Amino acid sequence: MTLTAQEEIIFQDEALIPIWERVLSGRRLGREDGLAVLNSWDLTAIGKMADHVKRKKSGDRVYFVMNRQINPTNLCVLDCTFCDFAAKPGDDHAYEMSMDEILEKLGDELSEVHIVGGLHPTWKFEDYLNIVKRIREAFPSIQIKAWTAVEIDWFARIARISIEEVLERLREVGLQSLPGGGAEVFSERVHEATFKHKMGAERWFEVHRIAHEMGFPSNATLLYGHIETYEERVDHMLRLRDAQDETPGFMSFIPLALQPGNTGLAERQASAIEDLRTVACGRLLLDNFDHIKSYWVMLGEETASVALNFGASDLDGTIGEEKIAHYAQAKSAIGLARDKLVEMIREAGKVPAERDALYNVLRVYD
Ligand code: V47
Repeated sequence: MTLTAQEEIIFQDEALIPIWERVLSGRRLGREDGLAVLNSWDLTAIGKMADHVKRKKSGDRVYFVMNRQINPTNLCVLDCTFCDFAAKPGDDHAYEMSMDEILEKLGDELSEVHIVGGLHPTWKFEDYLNIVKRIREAFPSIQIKAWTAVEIDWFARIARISIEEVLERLREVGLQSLPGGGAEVFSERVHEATFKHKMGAERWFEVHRIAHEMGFPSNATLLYGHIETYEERVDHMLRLRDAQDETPGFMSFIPLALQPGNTGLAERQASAIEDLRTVACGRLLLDNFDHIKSYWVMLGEETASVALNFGASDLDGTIGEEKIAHYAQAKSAIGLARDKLVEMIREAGKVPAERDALYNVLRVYD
């Protein structure tokens, strides 16, 4: 194969060469390719390959959104090992936000509100519905991305209705898309060891499939950097790729680096090298996902910025107050200003594009 100057990469790790050949000829990568990327120390080559694929999808642009994350309560009936955020009634850090507190956090400058919380032991489905309804009434221009598949499944159980009915009722009050949380790692071994009381992979996929069929776009996450193996990471990505082939609707893939906090699952957070390989692996394997998100809250601002040259095309957003990672002692800032996100993207040599929750472009900073 004759390569143009643009396509030439000097490989230190020869195991990557067949992957590059497959990328250039437009062939789909497989499990072994994903593993070769995660096992490789040839970061320069990995970055160039992933950036090439990213450029084919979104050119020089990197997206961000003016958003706010709302975590209405951390009271949760579950006991997932990786979660320092959840609380039981009576715990010092347990909280419930009032509707006024929720609405105070929002403003018309925002394009997206991302809502996710705990499975509250006594709240009814109507309480969760009401949060969406009141936000929609107070801020009609903010798009609402709310409740993970885990919460949607919980609503169906407490209200004794189907997933379809839950989503229809949420749509009536203003829901527009679903976040990608709750996927964790699809491996049954990891499920059993770290979140066995929470829904497993089958149900997570079922909720997203139904949501996509009903016209709700969604995201998909992977929680890595704990007890999962590289094989389990790659298999997770491949299952997402299959699901996207069958029922398209995923907008972005978001690798979430575990914040070890007091979880006891890892001594320290995954290294920057590990983060970059995982982002790049996602970009290379998930050929049917438009975006890979570099979630600065968990990666830290520096690594998140570097990841923009390793296949990531989205920084998420301004966020405001984030609790899930920060209860687990994340070192990242509490929120970032629009100017800071623009600067991070420009510093990575990319063109900032402000978007809404559904990836409609609102402004390009070129
Ligand atoms: O599902 C919990 C994870 C997720 C920890 O869709 C932890 O745009 C790291 O899903 N360390 C919630 N992660 C966050 C989430 C998300 C974030 C950003 C954007 C989007 C989107 C979705 O956070 C949970 C769980 O996988 N999580 N505890 C922890 N200690």
